[in-house]
Amino acid sequence: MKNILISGLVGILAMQGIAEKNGMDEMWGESTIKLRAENAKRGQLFDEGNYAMFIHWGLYSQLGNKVDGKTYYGIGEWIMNPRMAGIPIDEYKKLAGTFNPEQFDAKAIAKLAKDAGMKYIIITSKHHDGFAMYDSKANDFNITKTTPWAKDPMLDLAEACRAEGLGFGFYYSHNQDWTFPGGGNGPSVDENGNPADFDDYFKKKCLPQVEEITSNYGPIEMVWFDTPGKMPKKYVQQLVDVVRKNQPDALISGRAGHNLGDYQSLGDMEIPHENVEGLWESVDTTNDSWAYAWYDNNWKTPKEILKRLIACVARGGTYMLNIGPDGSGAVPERAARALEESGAWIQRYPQVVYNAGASPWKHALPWGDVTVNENKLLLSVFDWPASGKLYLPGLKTKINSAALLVNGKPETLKFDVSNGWTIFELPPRAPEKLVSVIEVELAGTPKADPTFGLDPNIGTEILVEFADVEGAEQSQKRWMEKFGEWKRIVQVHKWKPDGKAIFEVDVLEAGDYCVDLTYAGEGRLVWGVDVLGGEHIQNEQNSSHNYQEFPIGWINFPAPGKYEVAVSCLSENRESASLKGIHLKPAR
Ligand code: JFZ
Repeated sequence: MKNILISGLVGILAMQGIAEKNGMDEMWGESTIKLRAENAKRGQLFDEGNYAMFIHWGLYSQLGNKVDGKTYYGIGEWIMNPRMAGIPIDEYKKLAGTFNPEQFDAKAIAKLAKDAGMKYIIITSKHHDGFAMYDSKANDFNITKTTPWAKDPMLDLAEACRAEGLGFGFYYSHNQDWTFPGGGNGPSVDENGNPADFDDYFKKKCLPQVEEITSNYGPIEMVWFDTPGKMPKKYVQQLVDVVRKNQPDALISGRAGHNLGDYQSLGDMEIPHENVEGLWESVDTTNDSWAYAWYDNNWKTPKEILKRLIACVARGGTYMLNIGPDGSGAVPERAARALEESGAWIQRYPQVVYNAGASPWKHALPWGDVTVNENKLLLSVFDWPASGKLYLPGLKTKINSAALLVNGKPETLKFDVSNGWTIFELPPRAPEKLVSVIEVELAGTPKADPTFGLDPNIGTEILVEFADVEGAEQSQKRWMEKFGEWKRIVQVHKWKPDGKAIFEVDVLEAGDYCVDLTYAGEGRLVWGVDVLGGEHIQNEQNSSHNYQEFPIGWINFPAPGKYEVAVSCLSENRESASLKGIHLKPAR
């Protein structure tokens, strides 16, 4: 990530990082040990560590999405909201009376994060429900005043993080407060029926609580503000000032609002497909909900976790992955195991993640992804080729040597260069069960042509966000899968009769390729696909409101080289047609 820093301050920090690294031996293990909270400069764990633990934990965790015997599907921390169970404030507050998380083990959670390869932990100090999960003097609706447990788990967790060499920080819902009069989406009158406005909430609760979380838990890594909504700038500025005063080394999340944060927070559960410049973060969760939900066993496997983490680093960002302990304080077993297993992989290949920067291809490759560390390319191979050949298109920098890492030891790989493609010879079996890694040492700064190469083994899928569009509209489409579970794609829609989405491809092996299109729509649709200056094919296929892949036919690329492929929606219900991507596979 250090090669794309925009902020001057963090740029200087990154340079210090390089200076430190030059002074020590080549051991990656050493460099990981160096990246510890007590030595870290402002933003260093974020910028170089690239991986953090997020924790959503609160009164809502006790319900686990079941209220009066009924299960509500969606993000658990929103359970009291009218769009979920709609629990009245007085009823919700009663949950504190039974909150007794005897299983909460701060040391075990810090150890889990450490074993997972994460560099710091961010936990909900107060979510939208307004309940403080720490000992708040500013407001009594908190864990020490109202629960039988009556302890402050944040003191233990802050301490446990420090003992593990991890950073620690708080999520704080600064705008939304659903239980305090005047809070965002909260009651508009106080207990006596007098009107309350945002200013009341801000002065009486929000500002003093942010003062508390930035004063009482030692040095913290970050304050993760969220959902600023229409909160006026003057309030956000006051919070930022408090964080700066009390925690000059803490980062402030992009969701503070009004661009007053230190970095960009992308949409939830979103990993960008194309490199993003600057400092940014993706937040994601080990299953579907942030907070514990009893039914939610849709866990990401260790391999999926690694794919998403590596994709984030390869796009130039940092990844924060959430767990939702239940009402007893226990971390769901399957989440913990998946984190440990992916973490054990990261301990074997720390150079893929820590201090690693973005891929010069600017997008994922068909078989995996690429991160950069100093003069090395790290090829993370998610799908091991059965052909014994791995194809890397468009590398512009000379290779000094290439090695496959087998049990931590580099084994030299043979490779050939043809038409600008590098072709590595691989053993038939992947050395790693999860993700195998090839280290490619380059003679200079990594440069690559980002044109999508058609992989001779498995072909290549290209999303429309990489297409040039004429006579149609390219726009983002966003929807909720379950409540609060945001999904987004880029689509090409509103097709005019001559509308086209044009994809540039680089062909190594001439011949026929099967064309599949992924789209949504109504009824049957007729699609045309053209190799510009070459063959035209067209076909009719069905459609559905969900995006699905449909085969269109075979198309020929007569010789190796670059081509433009144009997709158009020719007839039937063109208004409904929404194209997501094209998939070109060798017809063998
Ligand atoms: C927010 C919260 O409302 C939610 O409960 C959770 O804490 C999550 C991490 O953050 O939800 C959001 C905020 C921003 C987007 C989506 C959900 N977004 O920008 O797409």
